Amino acid sequence: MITVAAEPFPYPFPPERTALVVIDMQRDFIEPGGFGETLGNNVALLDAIVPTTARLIGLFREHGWTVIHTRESHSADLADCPPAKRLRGAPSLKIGDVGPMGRILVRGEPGNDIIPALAPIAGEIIIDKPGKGAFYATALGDILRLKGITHLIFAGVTTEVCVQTTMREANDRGYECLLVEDATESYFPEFKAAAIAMIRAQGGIVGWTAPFAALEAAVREAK
Ligand code: TIU
Repeated sequence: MITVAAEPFPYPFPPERTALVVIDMQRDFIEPGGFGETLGNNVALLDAIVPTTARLIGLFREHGWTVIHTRESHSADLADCPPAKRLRGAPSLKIGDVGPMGRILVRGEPGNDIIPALAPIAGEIIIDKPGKGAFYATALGDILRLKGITHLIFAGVTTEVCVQTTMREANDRGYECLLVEDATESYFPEFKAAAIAMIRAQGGIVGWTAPFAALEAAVREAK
């Protein structure tokens, strides 16, 4: 067991039964011209976590621990995109429309790729998910069960939407979850802060949170 100095109390995890889940670090959310910007967001805010997220992925790769990447995406025919999701609000481009990085939030389009700085390598798992949560309508639960995973460490965007939704889905399924505070970001700094506070309130009602430095120090000390 490795124990991280976390909130609301120390987080012990068995690395061989732990997966890092990097949520939706895609061009569609982080670069101009993608889904995030069509919703009216300032996407520049999200870039700040890329170096820390790269170090977090690097730490898992260095030890040969499980790394999972997710992508929010829809099939080209949009059969898995509820009209309610496509039509709600007044996006400048709707899901499936052609933007500067190809069709918005459609699988296989350039904008739907994970950003080059965090690109998956051979052997890492990629989950394409039509919803905000990574368990809904995906094989993630089966994959984790087959690998004997009990603990999940989370990073990615956005904190209060896809990251928090997935962490809540995981918590309800019995996983012990830690969110890495400086490897997650929101278009709304106040929502990030609130999501982190919610997750660890009430004795860790959804899970734990800790900065990357605390996780890294715990891993180094355990050697
Ligand atoms: N809009 C927003 O904050 N997020 C999403 O639509 N998806 C994810 O969080 N990945």
